[in-house]
Amino acid sequence: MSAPAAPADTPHALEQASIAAIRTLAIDAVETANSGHPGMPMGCAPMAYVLFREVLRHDPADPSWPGRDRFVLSAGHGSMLLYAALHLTGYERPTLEDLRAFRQWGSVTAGHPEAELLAGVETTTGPLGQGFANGVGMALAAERLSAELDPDNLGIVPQRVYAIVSDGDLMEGVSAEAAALAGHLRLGRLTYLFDDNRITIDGSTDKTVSEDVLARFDAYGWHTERVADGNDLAAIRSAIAAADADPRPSLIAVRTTIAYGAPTRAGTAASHGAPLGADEVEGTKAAYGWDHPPFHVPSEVADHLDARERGAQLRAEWQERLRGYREAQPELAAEFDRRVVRGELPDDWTEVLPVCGDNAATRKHSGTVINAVAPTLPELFGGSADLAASNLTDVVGGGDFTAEDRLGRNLRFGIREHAMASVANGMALHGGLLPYVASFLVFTDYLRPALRLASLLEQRVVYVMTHDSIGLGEDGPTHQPVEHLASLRAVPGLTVWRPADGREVVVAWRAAIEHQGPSVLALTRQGVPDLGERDAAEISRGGYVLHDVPAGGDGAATGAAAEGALPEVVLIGTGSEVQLCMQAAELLASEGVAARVVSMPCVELFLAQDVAYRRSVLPDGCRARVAVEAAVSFGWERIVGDAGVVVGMDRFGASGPSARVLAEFGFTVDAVADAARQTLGTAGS
Ligand SMILES: Cc1ncc(C[n+]2csc(CCOP(=O)(O)OP(=O)(O)O)c2C)c(N)n1
Ligand SMILES: [Mg+2]
Repeated sequence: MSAPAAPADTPHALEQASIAAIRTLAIDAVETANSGHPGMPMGCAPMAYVLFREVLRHDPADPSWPGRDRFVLSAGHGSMLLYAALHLTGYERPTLEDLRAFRQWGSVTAGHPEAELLAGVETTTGPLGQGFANGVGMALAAERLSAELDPDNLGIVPQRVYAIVSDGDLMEGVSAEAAALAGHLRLGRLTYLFDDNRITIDGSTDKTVSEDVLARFDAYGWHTERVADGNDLAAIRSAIAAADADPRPSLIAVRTTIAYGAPTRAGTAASHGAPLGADEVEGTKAAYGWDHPPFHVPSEVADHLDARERGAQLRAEWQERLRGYREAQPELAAEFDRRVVRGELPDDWTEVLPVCGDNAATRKHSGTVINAVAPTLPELFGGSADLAASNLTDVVGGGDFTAEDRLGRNLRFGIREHAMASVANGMALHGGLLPYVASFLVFTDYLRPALRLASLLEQRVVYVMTHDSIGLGEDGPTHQPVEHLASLRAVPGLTVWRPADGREVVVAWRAAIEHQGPSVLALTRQGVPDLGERDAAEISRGGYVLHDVPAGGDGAATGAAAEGALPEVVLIGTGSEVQLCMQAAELLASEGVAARVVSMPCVELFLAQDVAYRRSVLPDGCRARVAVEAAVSFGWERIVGDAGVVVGMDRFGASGPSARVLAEFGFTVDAVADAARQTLGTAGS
């Protein structure tokens, strides 16, 4: 590996001017926007200088080459630090114009860094703690891919993940979960710099923090270092070198001053999230010895920070290693190209999908799918938050991924749902892996911030969430999700599946694997019957006719059926309630009522179909509609319309055997048939 560029030949004044350039670009952009966070970039500029100029293996000319190190700005409010670093080291964007447009509509320099907007931003940050855990996921991915695809350690996958994390990042629980996991798994590729400025929005951290943060990280199994003065470049360099050499993950607490150099605001919370103002800016620039106009970058500074030559060399070295690797390991290299470079699934992978035609819990079918596809999709990598035996997520016989065995197939996240999901985002962002995570559906609440970011980032993460309703029974209302399906369906870009039987589980898994975004699979604990053979393409439309009024057959007595099989009433179910709809349709048929049954495993996908298809499933001419789902009714009014009825439960559940609980809350064939009769009355009137 190449050593950091020797700094000895750099005049002190040039170093200081370069750091001042980072600081003043942040100041000027925030002043121009009249909005933003100047304090953090001003305090952290020396760290950014060392990282981006000397340490990070990155190439501004090719921000996404797979062998690059990853940098995460976990304290996303300090976005101008990252934008200034990317600009000054020679990335095509952000340009100076982009920096002038900081925080403006349509700009790539958004308020917080957004990975989808700007190359060089490895993950979207802002919700504190997420970036910390994302970086752990990136290091985990690098570790796994290295073991899988580069067993001779030729340096094909990224060597390290660097991050700048703040007081807020380290106070958030998700970072503690992720740190504990990283320490336990000995993810030694992590070098995190802690902006130890002892200031948050409400003032000094004396008000809120009493623990010795580094002692806490020591206890997690991290290597820790202290840098007493955040302006001491030599100390920063040697702490990073020690961290990089240590086999454990590393945290370096760098004692900084927020808004360093500002005459009255340095060291105060006032500089966290507001422009400094003209007078303070003038005083600050004087303190830096900076007498340039706003957004000016002296040419010697631009030359000094330009990382393109160094980057090109690093990338050329990597490409050289890659050439050797391709010769030495052609099969692994083909896999590397498919998974990491092209990010594609293998051709014909769907051929290994099983047929799940038996009566069983949908969680069980999910386990069958995972195990059927696992050998063909080695990128499918994940596990559960200590519920593998309930979620049925283990790749049987695959072994565990541990500090000692990087080839183990199953990841044990521990009871750390939030970190699990955030780590999965990091793995997905890294590339080369298709992460899946698991817990009880009710505990999506414990991972929601990361799930939301997966959706914002359009990252492919599969959430295997079992025990999906009151049908789980005895564990009671703390474990019985009721509002979760509705609230998950409200997340933009998230696909929520609630399959009714094994055949729908197979389609849901396939869709989740192919979808460039997150998917939730809500699965039953209790057994459900197989609903019979049908077309997978129909299921994949999210809602389809499962059982229809026989044209000119039994339903002819109703008259409606005779006119082209238009049903009198449509019963719409999801998951374990589809069987109730089927039985209710039979009951209604015996009364001469022609009922259609629609299975709707994925409401969002159904609503995304064209209007002609949607009408073919839910005919305009039939306003009598019943939706049945053992969950809150919220949202189903979109489907059933004003004449429809929702068989749901707008309250918490209760403990008891599954069948009794379902019956007590009205999830019975009779209740569904009653609802149908009711809506027939309303719709007909
Ligand atoms: C999860 C979350 N909660 C709250 C916030 C709002 N917020 C932004 S920065 C911050 C704390 C600032 O302190 P620190 O992280 O030390 O950053 P510094 O002020 O030192 O730059 C808070 C509460 C957030 N971004 N994310
Ligand atoms: Mg702080």
